[in-house]
Amino acid sequence: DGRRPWWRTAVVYEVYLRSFADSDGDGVGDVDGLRSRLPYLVDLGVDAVWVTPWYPSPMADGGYDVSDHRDIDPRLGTLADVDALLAEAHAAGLRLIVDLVANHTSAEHPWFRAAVAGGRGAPERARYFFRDGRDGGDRPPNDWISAFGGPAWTRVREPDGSMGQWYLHLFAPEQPDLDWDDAVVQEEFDGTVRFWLDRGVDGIRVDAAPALAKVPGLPDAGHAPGALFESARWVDNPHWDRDEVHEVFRRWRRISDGYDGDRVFVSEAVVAGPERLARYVRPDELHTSFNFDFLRAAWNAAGLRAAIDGTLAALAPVGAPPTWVLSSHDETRHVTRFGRAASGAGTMGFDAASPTDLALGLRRARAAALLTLALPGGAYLYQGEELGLPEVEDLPEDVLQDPTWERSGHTARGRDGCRVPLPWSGDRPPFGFTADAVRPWLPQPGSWRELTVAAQRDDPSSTLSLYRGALRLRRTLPGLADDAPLTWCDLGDGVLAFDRGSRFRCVVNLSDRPVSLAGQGEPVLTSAPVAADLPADTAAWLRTG
Ligand code: TEU
Repeated sequence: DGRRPWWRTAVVYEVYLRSFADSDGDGVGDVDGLRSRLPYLVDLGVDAVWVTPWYPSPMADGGYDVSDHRDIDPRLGTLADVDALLAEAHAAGLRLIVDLVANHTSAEHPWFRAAVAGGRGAPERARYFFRDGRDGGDRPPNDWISAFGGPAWTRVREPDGSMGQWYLHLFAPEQPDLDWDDAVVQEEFDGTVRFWLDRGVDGIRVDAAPALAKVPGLPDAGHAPGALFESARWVDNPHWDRDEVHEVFRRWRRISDGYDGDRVFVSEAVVAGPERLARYVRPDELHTSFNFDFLRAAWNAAGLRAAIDGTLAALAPVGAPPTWVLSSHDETRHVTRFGRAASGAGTMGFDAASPTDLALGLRRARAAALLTLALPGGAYLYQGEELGLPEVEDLPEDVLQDPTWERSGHTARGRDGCRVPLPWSGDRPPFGFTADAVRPWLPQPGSWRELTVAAQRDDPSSTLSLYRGALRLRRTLPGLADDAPLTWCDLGDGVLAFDRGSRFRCVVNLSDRPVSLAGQGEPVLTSAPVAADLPADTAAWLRTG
């Protein structure tokens, strides 16, 4: 179907820029590093790249604290570098998606600086949530907690030196929330959306989409003082996933519809289930969304099947394509998650330590890759999953940078363990990520010598070869290439098996016994060696016609 927009079936590769590739030897990945590695992404076979925020930022939250939405942080490159990146990516057939952080700015953003410096009544305070405290001002205006732990309010010192008003931050104190009822805020982001679309990007990821509208009056949410994020039933909060957020998306959609070339908005929305998610991708709103239900499902056939069916059923009526995600820069890497005795979801690094079998986790991760890439619609890969990288769980405490670590009172290690710079080549750190003798911003484990791109490239049994093979077949195999609908087959408990059209079948064995493949078709790709039976924790793609 020549008129199917590219994003309906795209495999999008998430680049966490400061950990991808460093071109200038400062130990931090950058735009030119990414540009130099575009051939790797073309060879891997992905359709698009989503780059995490590259804007000027004090880096209190890895760049999700933006002080200028229309420029590039000098440590990461320049706008000219981005233009060159875009041109080369497009010439190579890759699309590019940028990240829009609209829920908050950096505390160093000129608006917020003016809001603080101007004192009570400064017009810039109306663009944020400045409020007087309770009990004569000493207690925060309400009981909300931040996603990283601790209160969601911080008090400012007024120009006369007195302690004054409080401002709201659902994330770190360095990330004051914007008030989306404010017309200046709305117009500023209209301009920012246009700025990046004019520059030629193919899409925009909407960070923290459900956060954009706050409940009028900012009432208490029932959070215990000092409560941790995990206990806060985040998706049920009165300040999350409100009807009013959708007005913002409709506004942006009207803008993007005025551009040619199938631009896409991708929503990052952790909400209470697929029906709520479907509201973000209605025809006049955002185009697609990350699928956190799938990401949060444990290694369990019934749970994964429920996430898949729930997603398909909820999205079909609105006409949006499903997407499938296993990892991101916010989640414990899935090799580690799937290797845990209590194999469940990990979020924001709050997972309790539990015994981990990384060999088992890798085996399951490889099977999960074939599952993910055989499902209808699109998929998101997180850099390094194609190498089978595990979470780095033993980073020394003094290198941890994620605000979660401090804000949780050192009870959660945070998300640095999934953000360790990629190993490209060589037999010791920095593994080609940066110049030899330069220390990457987070240390890489020596054991990654076996997981480098160079070590895996020519090994047909490597995880990199598995991903490359799957992505090639996805473009050519009938059923996958034409995005045929999914039909389940019953191969017994603990087995996920489905057809795509009449010529392709995917079988994933999540049980603890082998499953016979007799009469199922001809295996074209398997996540581990397979004979007549499909072993436990293994997946196979089969040609059936
Ligand atoms: O994440 C925000 C977000 O919505 C989720 O983290 C959500 O709060 C949580 O998973 C609920 O279970 C984005 C970025 O991906 C993250 O890196 C930033 O720290 C955050 O926004 C703030 O900008």
